[in-house]
Amino acid sequence: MKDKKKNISRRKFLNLGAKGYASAHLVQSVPFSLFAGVHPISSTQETFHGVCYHDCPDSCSWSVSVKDEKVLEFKANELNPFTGGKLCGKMERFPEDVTFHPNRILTPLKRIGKKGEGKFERISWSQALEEVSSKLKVILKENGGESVLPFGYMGTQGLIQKAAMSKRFFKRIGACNLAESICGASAMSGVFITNGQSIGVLPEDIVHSRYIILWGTNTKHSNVHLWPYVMKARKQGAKIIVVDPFESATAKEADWHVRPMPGTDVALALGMMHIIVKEGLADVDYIKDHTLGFEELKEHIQNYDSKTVSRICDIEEQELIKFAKEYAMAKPSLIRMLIGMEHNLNGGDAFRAVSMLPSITGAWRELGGGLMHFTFELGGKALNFERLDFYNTIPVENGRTINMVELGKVLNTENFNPEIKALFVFNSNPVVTIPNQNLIRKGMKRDNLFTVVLEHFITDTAKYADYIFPATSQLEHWDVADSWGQAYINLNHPAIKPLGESKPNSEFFRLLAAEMGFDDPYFKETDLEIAESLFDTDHPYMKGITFEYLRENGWARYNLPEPWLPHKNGNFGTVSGKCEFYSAQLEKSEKSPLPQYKKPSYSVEEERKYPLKLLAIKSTKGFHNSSHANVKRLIDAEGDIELKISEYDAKARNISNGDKVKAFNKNGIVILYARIGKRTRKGVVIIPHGYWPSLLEGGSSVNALTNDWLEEIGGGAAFNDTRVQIVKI
Ligand SMILES: Nc1nc2c(c(=O)[nH]1)N[C@H]1C(S)=C(S)[C@@H](COP(=O)(O)OP(=O)(O)OC[C@H]3O[C@@H](n4cnc5c(=O)[nH]c(N)nc54)[C@H](O)[C@@H]3O)O[C@H]1N2
Ligand SMILES: Nc1nc2c(c(=O)[nH]1)N[C@H]1C(S)=C(S)[C@@H](COP(=O)(O)OP(=O)(O)OC[C@H]3O[C@@H](n4cnc5c(=O)[nH]c(N)nc54)[C@H](O)[C@@H]3O)O[C@H]1N2
Ligand code: SF4
Ligand SMILES: [Mo]
Repeated sequence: MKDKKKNISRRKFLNLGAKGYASAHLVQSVPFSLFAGVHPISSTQETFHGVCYHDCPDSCSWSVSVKDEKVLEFKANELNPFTGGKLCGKMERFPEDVTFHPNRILTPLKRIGKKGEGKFERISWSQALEEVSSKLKVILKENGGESVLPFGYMGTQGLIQKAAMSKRFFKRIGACNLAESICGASAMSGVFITNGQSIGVLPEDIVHSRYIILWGTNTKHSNVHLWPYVMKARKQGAKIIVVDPFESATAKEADWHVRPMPGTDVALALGMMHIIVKEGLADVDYIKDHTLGFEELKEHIQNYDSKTVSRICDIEEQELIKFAKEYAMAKPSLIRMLIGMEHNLNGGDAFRAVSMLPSITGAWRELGGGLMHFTFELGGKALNFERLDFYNTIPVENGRTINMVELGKVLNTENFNPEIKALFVFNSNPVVTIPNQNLIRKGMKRDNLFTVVLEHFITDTAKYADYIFPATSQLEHWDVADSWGQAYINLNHPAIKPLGESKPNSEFFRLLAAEMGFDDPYFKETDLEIAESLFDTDHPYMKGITFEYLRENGWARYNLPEPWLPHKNGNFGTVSGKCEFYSAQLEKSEKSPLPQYKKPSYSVEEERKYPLKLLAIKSTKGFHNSSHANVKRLIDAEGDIELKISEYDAKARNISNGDKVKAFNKNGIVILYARIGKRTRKGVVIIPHGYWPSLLEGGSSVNALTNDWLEEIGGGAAFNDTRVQIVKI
């Protein structure tokens, strides 16, 4: 049995980021010389099974019927009980919106205009590879591997196309490591410090719950296939509470919407503990048997009495008391979190503190009680991750690690030693998705930076490339996808041949390795071989689930013990085996051993000039981060880009509904239209993330405003600790 997780120390796990899994699947990718001979070209109608590639907790199974390389039907695989209903709105027309979109890049391109201008000419694969490898050889010789930055993220979360081959390639040349901390790193670190693991209650078991707190997660948009289970629980008597400063689509449907100020959840959770303990509602036996550091915590929460917390969170004291008592008394009670509240300086501590609540109340004792978070550890244990990227067997020293959140700084810091000379971007659109957009654009304009982008479209990032290579879409390549939000594994079978001259990411790195003269055997593996090898495991979760089974059926649920009660009897993944209220590990690294609320420190001048707090969230329905934000039908459905602002703040600025306004701070300017209403609180404005800057008036999107500050426990992006001013224009 190959249990990769067992080989990862907890410390290392915490350093990994990207919801762990991209990493827990500790990316050993495999090279392949591809689908040649693998893709069946048939003139009879055939149906292939596949899986959505998006960085989404749902990982929907789909089926594609094709004939003569034409897609006749594309739909959810109805047999999968979790995702079978339908695909979400943004994906239901995926073949037209992405694979066959007229703007898709189908040949390699070489820049002929200025960086950022978007002018390219066609070039052959062989010439482009030759030119890229020659340049890379010079850079490696003159500046060393650490001058090369691979910037690949979760544009596809399929294990093979995400990083199987690229990891091998960049390890081989000793390039920088990328800390993939833009999403989930702070959330995961917080939960891990408390519970030693992220996996808790399984999604289907939410139906057993009678008190469901959707804490900083917009289930109706971001986790759509969980929503029917939430509704079923409600039918069976569950009360649904949403904790979110914004009135999200999910909050609109809640029985109770608790609206703390952004970034104050850690205080809210500690305040709840204070009330629960004071009122004698804590489960003393559970605390005694399965937790560590309760005495220290008990003293600490004296600082979080209901008056203080009510002031920090700006919610009524009586509301706070009612919430804490109801939560403690309801059985079974469940807290669902994903990512939402991690994007601020208190994010890691918020996840730590909220994760403690089920141990304070003993909620873990019952089915449907506890905490529901990521599920990536299931795949991390079940699949043979050793085989994915050969990472640990490539005998080259790792380069330095660069936090992806700091891309702007990294590209612009003088005397950054060695300076980044080559940037490879794939599965990501950092100009849109990483904070401090203008600094990133400035860095990407540098004449002495060599940039290669693998993409489907000429995105706002690809515009800065020296070379763009055309990537295949999920209909055209093999992949295997586990999930961070449910308990299924899927195989993605290619349904059509790659369009034009497009090639999978893995093939690009295989070919570049060959061009560089690398003849290591791990660059010779095909995608199909990599896919098959992931199933070379005898882990009990995989009983009966083979590559052949998935080729026939597409999906399978891991064979998990039932009932799934991970912490009924403790069994936490921490070193102590207990839920750790007090973290000796953090104390050692000179961080607070108990979670605490810290007020972000802005200068007096900054507070005066930029009085409003910005929430830069993914509130659009049709975009997936920046993906699909170039698709006309989805842009039209979203309408104009809107600033959500309270009546109070609009009136103070003489702003009326629909007015064109400018949001600005020291980082940049965004132009958009005001929508006044009750969906946001006084003092907080909301600008949606995802829009391509080049498609907006003014040429900037919300990350032109956001700060690139790092949350301190997991190194995630504190996007929402950003202040702005708004004026009518
Ligand atoms: N439609 C759609 N679905 C998606 C995505 C997408 O772009 N579009 N992206 C996918 C990805 S990459 C991810 S990571 C997941 C994320 O899924 P979720 O974790 O659900 O994350 P978000 O939508 O970022 O945020 C959820 C809510 O958190 C709230 N929030 C923000 N700050 C705070 C805070 O300080 N405290 C509290 N309590 N709430 C806060 C926001 O107002 C928002 O309504 O969604 C995935 N699904
Ligand atoms: N302000 C603000 N910023 C945010 C967030 C927020 O809530 N607010 N959310 C953050 C979060 S949670 C996340 S996860 C990040 C996501 O940030 P990114 O990882 O940059 O995600 P996308 O914007 O979806 O860009 C993915 C790109 O990968 C490309 N792609 C898809 N499949 C393939 C493939 O097979 N090969 C190649 N080569 N390319 C492919 C797509 O065309 C797309 O351009 O954004 C973060 N940024
Ligand atoms: S984006 Fe998420 S919900 Fe939509 S089809 Fe893909 S996996 Fe399913
Ligand atoms: Mo994300």
